[in-house]
Amino acid sequence: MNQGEAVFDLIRQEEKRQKEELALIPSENYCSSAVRKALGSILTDKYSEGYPGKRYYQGNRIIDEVESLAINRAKKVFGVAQVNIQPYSGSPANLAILSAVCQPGDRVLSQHLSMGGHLSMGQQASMTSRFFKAFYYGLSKRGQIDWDGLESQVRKQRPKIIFCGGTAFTKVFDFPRFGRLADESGAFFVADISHIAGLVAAGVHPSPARSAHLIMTTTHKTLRGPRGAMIMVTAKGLKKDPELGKKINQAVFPGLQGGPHNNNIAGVAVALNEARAAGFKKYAVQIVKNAKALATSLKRYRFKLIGGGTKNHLIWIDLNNKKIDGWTAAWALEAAGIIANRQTIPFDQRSPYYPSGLRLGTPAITTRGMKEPQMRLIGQWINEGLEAARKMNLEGIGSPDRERDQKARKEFKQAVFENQELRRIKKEVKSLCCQFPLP
Ligand code: DSN
Repeated sequence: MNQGEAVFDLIRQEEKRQKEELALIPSENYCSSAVRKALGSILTDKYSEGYPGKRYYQGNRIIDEVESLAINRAKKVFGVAQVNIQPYSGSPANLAILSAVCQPGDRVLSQHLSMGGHLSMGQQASMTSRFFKAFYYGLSKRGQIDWDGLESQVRKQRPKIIFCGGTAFTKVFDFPRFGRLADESGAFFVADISHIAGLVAAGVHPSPARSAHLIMTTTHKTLRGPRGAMIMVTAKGLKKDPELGKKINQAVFPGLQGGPHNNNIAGVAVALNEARAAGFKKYAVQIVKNAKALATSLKRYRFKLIGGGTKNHLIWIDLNNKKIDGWTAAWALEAAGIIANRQTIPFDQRSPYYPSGLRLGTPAITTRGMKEPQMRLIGQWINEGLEAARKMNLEGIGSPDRERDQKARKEFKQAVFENQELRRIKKEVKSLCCQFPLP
């Protein structure tokens, strides 16, 4: 093949894969063709360190307008006082927040990684834990925030920041309670709404704008924009510290980043406009309806759901009663054309790489137009797929003898794509997907 074509050939292959498979990863979505047009635009070529009206390079008259448009739209959608739209993604945005609010060594409190928290909020494997002293709270067995644990950590550690949010949570966040706790202890309350931003924008999940001092969100999950993130400063945040907006801006640039990705910012501006349109609310309502329908379907097949079900876009499965681990289940589902992701569960006895759970979400399949009848079918396929996997040779998987475990996993991964039952499901998945085109 012509080397110049190699990348485009791979893009075509990935497009085909996306068309024919079910994307059930809760943090994934399909942005609109208008967003993709902005992303692929000539704006990518411009350097513009600084902020609108105060740049370090010439030629930014139009870029200033693009960035201001994105900021103003974000302010309206989320009801906040100030917005920094430049963070490259969620992890650098959380680092910017930490460096704006804290000094090295300051204490912060966040949801533990193994209980659905996110690396970037001080978890041990993250660089953030080298500079800040992180403490954690967890979830109860029912999937709710462990408020007793959280409150006792706040009293004991007096953290500078209380974070809420992460990668797995199936309930409605009680933002006012987080806010009160922060107020009582003098902490900043930072709400990371990356997963639920689209639901918040549509009014399907309560907004943290009146409770939090800072809100961080990525832009590519339920919000359905391009990859990126924004940091929002609320009126409450400015009341606590009138310099907070300035500190955030300085932390992003020049503190951590160089030139903003202007094509991304333009894509975010387009997505924010789409989020204000009437159809977006319908979309967000359907995400939750679909997640509930999928949860109901799974429960019919005796899947154990953390929290007993879902109140948002995300379903969190404890696979222990199914006698299969998250790694094995996720590969079996991939062979069936169902893309899910493995996930630790609260009080997991297994490791994060080979955890006991699976995480599913409905944002992407809802964008394709799928509704409750399709959710029932997907639940059935997931059950059939895992039944088929359990009938395969799983001996050695999970063995304490690492060599034996790795050999068994390697053999499983080779065999799983040849399994006839999984191939049958994959064919049916493809035929369903063809009826629901990508945007
Ligand atoms: N990778 C994202 C998620 O799946 O939740 C968070 O960074």
